Amino acid sequence: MPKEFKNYVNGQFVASTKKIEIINPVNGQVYGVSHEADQQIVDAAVAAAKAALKGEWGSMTLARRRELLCKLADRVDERFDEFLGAEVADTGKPYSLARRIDIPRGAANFRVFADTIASISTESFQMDTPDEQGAINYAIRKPLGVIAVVSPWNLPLLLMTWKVAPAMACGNTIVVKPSEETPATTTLLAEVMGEVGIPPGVFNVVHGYGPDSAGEFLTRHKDIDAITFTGETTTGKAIMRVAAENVTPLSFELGGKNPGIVFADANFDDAVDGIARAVFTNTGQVCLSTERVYVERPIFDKFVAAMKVRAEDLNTGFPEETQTSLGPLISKEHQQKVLGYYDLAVQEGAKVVTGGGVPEFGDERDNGFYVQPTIWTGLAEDSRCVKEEIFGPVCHITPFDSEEEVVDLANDCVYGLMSSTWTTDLSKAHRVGAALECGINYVNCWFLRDLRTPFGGVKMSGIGREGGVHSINFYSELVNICVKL
Ligand code: NAD
Ligand code: 6OD
Repeated sequence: MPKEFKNYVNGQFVASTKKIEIINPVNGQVYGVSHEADQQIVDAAVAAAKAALKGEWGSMTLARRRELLCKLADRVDERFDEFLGAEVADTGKPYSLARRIDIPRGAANFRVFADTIASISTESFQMDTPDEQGAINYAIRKPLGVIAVVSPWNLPLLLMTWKVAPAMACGNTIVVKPSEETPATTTLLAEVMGEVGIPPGVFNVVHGYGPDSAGEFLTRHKDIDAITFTGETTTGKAIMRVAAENVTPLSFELGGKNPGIVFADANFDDAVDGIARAVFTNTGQVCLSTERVYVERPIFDKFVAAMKVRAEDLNTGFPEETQTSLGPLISKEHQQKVLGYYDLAVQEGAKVVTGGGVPEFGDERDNGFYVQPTIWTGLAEDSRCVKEEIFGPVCHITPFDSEEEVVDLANDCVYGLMSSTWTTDLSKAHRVGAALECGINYVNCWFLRDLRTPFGGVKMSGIGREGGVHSINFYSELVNICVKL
């Protein structure tokens, strides 16, 4: 019996006639179905969310709302193993990774934003008036209304709750459209919402694809007050066009082609370790993944050799095996896309240091969506494999000779989400960090996330910032009250 993932509307699970097969990326087998929301189901979800703004949720005290957010976090923790199993079933990622990052972060998002909303102030100005009596201006914070959350498949629970938690903290109601590839943890979270007593209509889920399906029906809806989206830049452009119709506010976290820069004075082992994690974690399917590595010439050969060893040491086991460090890609389609780049790199003149193909297992994984971890050198900087986001376990390594040169190389890109710089020269680290055109610049680390800090990209990697107070600012409307004295 396949698992079923239904829509969640006004506190009830809702079936539909159209089904989407959900595939286990480890073996390519269908293990579940989601119920694709049609226009009526999306309309009902948005109507329920709109109505809930006026009900118990709308008049709830901040203290009670915060209490509910903490209960959500506690309940995710209590059902940790179910969330873990659900995330691994959809994505094929190693249990060890989801146990360390995806599920704990999913719970933490609710706690962090329950705290953030309690500690935030608004501005106030006293002003002079012609009658010299003066006036006081102060801002109040109101919810925006109904928020559409459109989320991707790479870190499904983490990236969805990263938006849902602050939106709820601000008193909004929500309709989530998770990726069609990964409906499981969002559906499980809907159960948890009911269990802890979130009023019906506050959190709704619609399943389906993007264009001409639930994603488009939702983002086009006239009663949506804001859209928060994480996914590909091309999808962001499509959503932006649709959102223009209703002038709907947007927050976008989009694609990237993130550089990692290693200076010759770096702690060599730390740099290899950090760059290898940045390239291969989650099979390269993290927005912060590094696909362009720049290494100062004196240590270039040694660095490439060390990265080859790291790639070849990765263990492509089953998700439940403790030594597994590399999972499959999310889908057959994505596997074909990544393999297309593996072929293209050779045509473009790459030297394949390691990988470049599909591993052979002799078991059910041969029907899964695995690719070999891959390293290239020798490509021109303007080749497609160095310019385009691949979103797989692959990087190209280029030598450089000076700080100025590497900053120019790193910035010569349409994207600007993240960079990492590896050096023991702190002045250089500060200079390079400030010169790079990215929203997040790591120095001697990677994917260290303090959830209070601004997160987002420049150029085609996004619009706006989320995280801490920045999320609260997006998910709330500041209204100025001017009182004449
Ligand atoms: P995607 O853009 O294909 O899909 C994301 C979501 O958008 C899915 O739920 C999808 O169904 C929906 N969607 C697709 N077309 C739509 C449309 N026309 N209207 C409304 N909704 C639509 O992205 P993906 O393949 O799920 O995720 C991988 C991409 O996400 C990569 O490009 C990666 O860089 C990016 N990403 C960025 C960040 C970040 O923080 N910047 C984080 C994670 C992933
Ligand atoms: O850690 C986070 O909060 C975060 N937003 C991570 C994003 C990862 C992108 O795939």
